[in-house]
Amino acid sequence: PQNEIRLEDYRPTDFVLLTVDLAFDLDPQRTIVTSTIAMARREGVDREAPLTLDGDELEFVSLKINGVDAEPHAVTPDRLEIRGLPATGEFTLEIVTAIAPASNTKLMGLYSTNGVYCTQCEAEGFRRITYFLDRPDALAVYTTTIRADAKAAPLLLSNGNPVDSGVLGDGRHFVAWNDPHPKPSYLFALVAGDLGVVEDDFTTASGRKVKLAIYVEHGKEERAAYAMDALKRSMRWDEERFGREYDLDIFMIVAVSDFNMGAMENKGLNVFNDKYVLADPDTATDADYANIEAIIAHEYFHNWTGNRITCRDWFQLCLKEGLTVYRDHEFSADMRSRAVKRIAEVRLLKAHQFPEDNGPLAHPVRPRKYSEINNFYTATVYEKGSEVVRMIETLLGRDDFKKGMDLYFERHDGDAATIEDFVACFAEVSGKNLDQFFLWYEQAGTPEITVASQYEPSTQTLRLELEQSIPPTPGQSSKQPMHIPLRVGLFESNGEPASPRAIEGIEADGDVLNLRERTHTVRITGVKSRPAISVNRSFSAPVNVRQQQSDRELAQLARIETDLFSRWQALNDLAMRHLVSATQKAESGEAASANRELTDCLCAVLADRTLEPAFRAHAITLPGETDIAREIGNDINPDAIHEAREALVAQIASHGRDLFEEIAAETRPAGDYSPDAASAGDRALYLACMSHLAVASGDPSGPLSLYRSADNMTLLSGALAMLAHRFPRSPEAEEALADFEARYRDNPLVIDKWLTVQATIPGADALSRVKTLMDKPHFQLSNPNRVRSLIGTYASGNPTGFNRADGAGYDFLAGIVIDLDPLNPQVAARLLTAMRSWRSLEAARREKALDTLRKIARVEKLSTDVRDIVDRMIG
Ligand code: HT7
Ligand code: ZN
Repeated sequence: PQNEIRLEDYRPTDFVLLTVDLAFDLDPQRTIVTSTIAMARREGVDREAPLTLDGDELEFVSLKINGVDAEPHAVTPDRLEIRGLPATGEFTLEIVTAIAPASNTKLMGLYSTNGVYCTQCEAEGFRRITYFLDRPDALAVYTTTIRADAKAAPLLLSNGNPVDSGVLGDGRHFVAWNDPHPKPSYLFALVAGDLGVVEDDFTTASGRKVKLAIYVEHGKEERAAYAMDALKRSMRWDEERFGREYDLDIFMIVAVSDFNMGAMENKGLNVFNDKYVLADPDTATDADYANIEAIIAHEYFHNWTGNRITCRDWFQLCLKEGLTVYRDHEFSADMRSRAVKRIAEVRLLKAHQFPEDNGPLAHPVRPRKYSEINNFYTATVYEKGSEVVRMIETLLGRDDFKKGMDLYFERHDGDAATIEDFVACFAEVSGKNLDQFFLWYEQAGTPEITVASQYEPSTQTLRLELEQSIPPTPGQSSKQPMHIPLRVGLFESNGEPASPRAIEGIEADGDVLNLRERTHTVRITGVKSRPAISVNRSFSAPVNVRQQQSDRELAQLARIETDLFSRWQALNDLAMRHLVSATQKAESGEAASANRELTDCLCAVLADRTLEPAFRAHAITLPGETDIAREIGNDINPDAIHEAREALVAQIASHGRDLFEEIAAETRPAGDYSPDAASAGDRALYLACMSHLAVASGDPSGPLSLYRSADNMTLLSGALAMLAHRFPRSPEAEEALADFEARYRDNPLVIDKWLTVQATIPGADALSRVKTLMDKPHFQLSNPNRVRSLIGTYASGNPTGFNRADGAGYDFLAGIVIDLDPLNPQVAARLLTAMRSWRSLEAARREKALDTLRKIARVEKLSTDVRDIVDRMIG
């Protein structure tokens, strides 16, 4: 592939940065950027070596060296080469460029959105502002002066602390900012415009008062209250759990409506997709509140894991992302229910990361090569990266893990570090050898562990045969055995946890078995009766487990496991097994048979008032259609899966009807809305019951009256989804959809929910519905939130609608990707990854998908983003 960057080619820069002074004369059509960089040749570097700076679509205006006009040796929009620089000592460069924020549709670099100037520099956006050493190991102290029209942009923000401001001629004004913490260019930020603000403060553990400010569009200030609360809780939590204090006088968050991803952790000035800041009961669901809390925390936590300690190069992306996801997961677990949080995390990991790891886009948590770094902000780097950190904690125990983190913060503060640096801290504090464990960063693919067991009553001995295998992935045909920490629990026939006398044949640490070989024969003595075996408790390792278990054994675990996560896992496995066999039946035209074991088991959990409602809501939600497809693995027929799942849902709904009525009555929301986890859990359970009741009755009037009486967005959108998905085209569904559109037409974030609900109505009709919605004024191809809500959810959240047998869904997506690519390649490439599991489809759909991918590949002028994805997908 073109321009492949390889980890082994990493070299430090020839020149080191000292300070960077930026001056922006803001104008939507022609902003002038003056960058004054103090730098020096690195010791030992060739005295003649030229300086090559990165650029991207830049207009070069002028260059000075030590204040004197100079000519570059070579200059293009993408590159500036300077020769003849001083052999020793410090020198300054002054580089002037011109850029056009108003026509920057890629939303990388400096762009304007709704009249607000804003930047996005990670990963390689700074080079769209000025020529620079735009790489994460080039750290410098920045001073930024922003000059702009005082009316259009009363607010001028950048990183660090404000140091100067004043009035200029022509109605313009300026503000200067200084960020004392050396940082790489990807953490630079500028925001300018006319925004409302919510202010607060936070006193750090050492008694420093920090000003907090969240900027939103005027009139939306009240909707930032929850984000502010989440920010203060995040700041306190990081002090208490990791001993990390905030380090500037001010911390700012800006919410913008055009943003390529969720949010960005720029030093002292986080920029957010407004979807992850704005919330009130009338416009945000419980899931929105939980996401806001998690993302506010995630970006704030980056201040230490990412900013104070950054990455040496982009191959080390998981150093900041995997670790920060781990930290935000822990935060949410402490704020909410740990078990429910873990279930939600694992559901997400299996839905997004497992398919990635099992398809043409599979890559190690730390990749060794890339041709477009934007395509490596993946579930593997983020979510699997977090699981790898969690495994380190499992291996070391909480105390040594904390010591390792302390050492990491102390030793690498101010560094651009590597994964090796990180892992070395844990090896050092614990005395454990983590060499084999390091393979988790290097080998792609989800390990599979097969478990066979044999119990000998005469000797009260359980024999476990454990075997690990890791499937081949692109560029890695054979794999070495990994160090896998596998939590295993045994439950005797009386339901009590077993207390074994000895465990032989493997290194065991409490309930953690350390798998290191391809196979282990484990002898566990002192087990008084044939036990139920619970493997991978709490999801101690991101692996697939294959274990021969009867329905009875799974049902037993679902009743007696003391680890709540594993209770859910047992139920889920039991349901999955029936869903897979029902799919096989659907494929051969047979009706799915009723399954009492499963329905009784689900009803028992539903009826168990000692279990928290959020857990019960998860427990009675069957695996989704894409989960079932993943389990089946190949020759997928999405229509058969849909039919099978619907049949099982109907069985459960009719079998448990009275119980659903009872629990719905118990959990029916009353009183004022509160976003706390317990209230959200009640609502989740209530909605799950109402949905089953709608199925059991086949009558849309229940969801319609729920829709009409709902006084918050969680219930309203839940009822809307029930109507649209269960009773499409019914007058009741049409009434609710029309009402929702009329009520929220002026609120794009809520209209996104309306788009998503319709894009995910199952069945072949979905395509024409999506096309019609694209013509509505609400939809704009230039806005990533709209594109994701309509096209993204259609392609990745509607298996029957998208995977139409005639291939029209694939061709439609290809058309959008090709149209969007010149405007916003990052979003276009991400949309296309919806097809990453195309090889698992049945033959006819597989062929259609391949035809579509080839059609995209034949387009001559593709961005590097889309080219990279399509090439890897075709393989
Ligand atoms: N570190 C950030 C990742 C990011 C990004 C955000 C917005 C637009 C483009 C981006 N490229 C990379 C977000 C995070 O993980 O915290
Ligand atoms: Zn992050």
